[in-house]
Amino acid sequence: MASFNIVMPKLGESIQEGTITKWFVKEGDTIEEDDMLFEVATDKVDSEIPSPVDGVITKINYEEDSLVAVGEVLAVVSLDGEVEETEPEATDSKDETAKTDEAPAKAETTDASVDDSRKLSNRFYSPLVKTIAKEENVSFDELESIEGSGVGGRVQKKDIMAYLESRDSSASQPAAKKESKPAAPAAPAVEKKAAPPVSVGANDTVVEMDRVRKLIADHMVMSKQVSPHVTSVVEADVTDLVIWRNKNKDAFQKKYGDKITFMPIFTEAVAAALAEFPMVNSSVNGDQIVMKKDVNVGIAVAKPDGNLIVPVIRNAEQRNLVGLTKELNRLADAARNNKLDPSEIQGGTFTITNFGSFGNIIGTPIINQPQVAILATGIIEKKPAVLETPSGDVIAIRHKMYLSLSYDHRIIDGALGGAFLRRIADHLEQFDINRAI
Ligand code: CO6
Repeated sequence: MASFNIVMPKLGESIQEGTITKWFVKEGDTIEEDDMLFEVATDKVDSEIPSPVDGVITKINYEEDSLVAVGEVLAVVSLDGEVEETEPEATDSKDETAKTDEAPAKAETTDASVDDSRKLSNRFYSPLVKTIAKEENVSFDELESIEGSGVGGRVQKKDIMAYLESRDSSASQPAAKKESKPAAPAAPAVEKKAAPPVSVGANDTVVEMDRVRKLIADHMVMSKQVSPHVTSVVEADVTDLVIWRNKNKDAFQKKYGDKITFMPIFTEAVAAALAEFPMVNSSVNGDQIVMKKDVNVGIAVAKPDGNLIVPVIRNAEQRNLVGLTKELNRLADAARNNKLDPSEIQGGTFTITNFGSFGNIIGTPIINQPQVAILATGIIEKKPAVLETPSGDVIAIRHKMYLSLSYDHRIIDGALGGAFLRRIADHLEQFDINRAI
């Protein structure tokens, strides 16, 4: 029987696993190429995965809600329609490359001891578990002793993380082992502190958080734990850009087919300031600062389900206002309709969150790790302002807004953060009211 292995796809550069949230097919189903097979969720994005082949599903190895490493065999498709009676363990299918058209992705670990252990052991360890074991100096014997909660007793990420937590808190652990630990992984696990107990009364309603909400919650806690946040605020007089936008928005839409709001103008000012202040366009990696060459600006988009996602405008500093407007509208639309590609939410080097559309004026946003700063834009409002003129001070009605910048105080001091923020405000204030569209 010619068969084809459906493997967990690689959903992005840094993604090593995904959760199968829904199967659209079951064993015995006949499928055609491009039929949707399953929905997979990662901590970045949800995707629906189509079939690359025609055939009959003969085996599904993982149930819904299973967390599966990239490259693992999720299902087997018979290409000639024959259904063979098989009783493979989930773990064995990975080695059945001889009779399949496509081999699952190879584990990329270089840890010889753990790799060798696989031959000696009846257990299979995913690439992710092996990488963690290697980074944390988990010996073969230790790994073998971990009780797995996955299919067929497979050790999952949560099992090894729980083991590490108990091992690290054990006083019997020799100190030397801890010192030899490599630098912290890029996405540190969030240590959940015990929260005070909550009493639930008869009139209260309890709502379960959905998966994305839990991920957002974890990311927020992690960000606050990783970097000490400070927030600076400036006020900007954006009268000229408001007059320009109001005057040109209809003509802009007619000419380019896209509506222009204030967001692309904010993004243009931010990208220019980031190019001038490269330290703000960086990440912290242990004791090193990684200055990013590209200016990739993430935009926080509120989704209809109440969650938030941050698609990224790549190389924002190289785009003109038309390009920024089109990309922003495209990404915001894709975000609201769950159509973002995983690559479109990766690689951001700075984030903007616009709460002005909710009528908010000032806020203290949380940094989108591993970035080091985030800008919040408040509502643009008409205000009385004192203007200095050659004939003396006058009070005039001006369009004003507050800009709030939260930044990582490990590497950005108030002087740098404040100067960077002021530069964004200067770019907005100096917007050319006669700019051609
Ligand atoms: N001032 C005045 N008017 C505004 C502003 C501000 N800051 N922002 C938007 N608007 C106007 C905008 O120009 C539109 O007006 P018209 O063009 O005249 O129709 C209108 O409000 C609606 O704009 P829209 O939101 O549709 O489009 P925009 O391009 O401005 O924003 C977006 C795109 C994707 C950012 C937005 O749709 C969105 O999702 N915003 C929510 C972002 C969010 O939830 N962030 C988290 C906030 S919580 O950060 C936070 C600190 C903590 C509390």
